[in-house]
Amino acid sequence: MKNFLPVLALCACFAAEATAQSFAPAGWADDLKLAETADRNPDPKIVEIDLVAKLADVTVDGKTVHAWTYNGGLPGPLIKTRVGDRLIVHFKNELDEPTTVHWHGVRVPIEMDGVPEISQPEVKKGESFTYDFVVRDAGLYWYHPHVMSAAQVGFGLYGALLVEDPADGVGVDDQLTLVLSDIGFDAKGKLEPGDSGGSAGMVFGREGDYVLANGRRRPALRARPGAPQRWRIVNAAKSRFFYLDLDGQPFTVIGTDGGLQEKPVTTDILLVTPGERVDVIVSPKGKAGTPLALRAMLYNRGYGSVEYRAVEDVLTIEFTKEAPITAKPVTITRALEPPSTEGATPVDVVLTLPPMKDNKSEFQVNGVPFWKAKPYLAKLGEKQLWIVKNDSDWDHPFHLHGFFFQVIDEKGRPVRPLALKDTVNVPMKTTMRLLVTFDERPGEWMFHCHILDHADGGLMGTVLVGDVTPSGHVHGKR
Ligand SMILES: [Cu+2]
Repeated sequence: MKNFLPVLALCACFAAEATAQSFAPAGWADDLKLAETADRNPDPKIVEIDLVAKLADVTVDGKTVHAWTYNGGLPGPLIKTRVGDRLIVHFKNELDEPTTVHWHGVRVPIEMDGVPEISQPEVKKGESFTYDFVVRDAGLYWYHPHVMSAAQVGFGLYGALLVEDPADGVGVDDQLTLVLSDIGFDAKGKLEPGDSGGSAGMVFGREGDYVLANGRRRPALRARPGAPQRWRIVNAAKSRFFYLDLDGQPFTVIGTDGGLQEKPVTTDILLVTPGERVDVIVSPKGKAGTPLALRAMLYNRGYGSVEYRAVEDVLTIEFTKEAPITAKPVTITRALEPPSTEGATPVDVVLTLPPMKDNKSEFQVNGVPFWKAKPYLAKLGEKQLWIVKNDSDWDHPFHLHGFFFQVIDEKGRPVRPLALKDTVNVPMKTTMRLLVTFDERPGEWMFHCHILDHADGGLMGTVLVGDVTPSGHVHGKR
């Protein structure tokens, strides 16, 4: 099988830091520990695990919540692999409702993409399905259902998939995977229904009242002042944007959805929209006895929506009494060849929200909601420039299944630093240009807004890559 590389030629040339060293105190991240899966395959190149979707009582902020879970925990277990490994997941559905597992960002074959009626049958109550694919690209990915997505993700079905490259040369030993999300439930621990607020709830995008980091409310990390930590963050919330602030202290972004980026960028506020991942180095400074909060700040993603929200503490950092460390500047780089739009087929994608009709709202792509849409078309190996124009008054984190793209500016130049993305926020009333090369994997691939309420509200579509028959996806909710 020919192995087209995505978008451009990649070169795994990393400027390695000489040595890694742990500075964190023992048990520094115990409060944020994610469950892991037991690998039952002795082959070092194969990770073979069991994953069960089931109802389970979990504890959130001291309250018992009747959640939908993978393997009984919130979030689901962290699946750890190395780049190039084969991942085999024996999935069983013990929920009363049908579900699937979608591997967000992973370049899987279409049969493993987890979209019912398009790439696989729904996994009904009591049924099983085996996911089996090679993880080609290092980075942080995540998994979640693609059936009634907003409801099922909101109820607790999500987890992280970490694809490590032991030779990435980042050189920071103290590492943490952070799954950010939220959940809504009542005083009895009953989940907030997926359709709360009706059509307006869909348009606003439903957010749970409890902001979670690795399933916990305001967990605590411990750190030696100034010591570097590597955080790999995924926003697994169905609608909430995480606009992160560490009391103005810098985040050094070294990577995003598809692994490391061209070079580090330092920012003192970090936007992570639903579905996106970031790989950052932080070196929090502070004193013992004065914890530092990682806060989710207000972000207007539409309709002045900040008015209905509050600043939230995501986690706190408690400092040891040790002498502060001065962290070395982060120099990690990745050689990515700047992509060219030459020869790319332009594709218009216009996102709108027409006025309500019969008391109902629906989002549209090129004038139609998902259930009336015809697939886009692409040839194997074809390069396309998707011009995504957001004509609505809401931001939309735009996600393409199965392929990375690169963001291009209005003059046709790649946005620097170069980075491989599968989800990018298209702010209200703006246009983003996304350059994608469809590789050798044929299939009908989804694209949609990752505010999952918006996706369910019509903001989805598919692209037929290669000579394949469309599914005739007229059945609604994914
Ligand atoms: Cu949206």
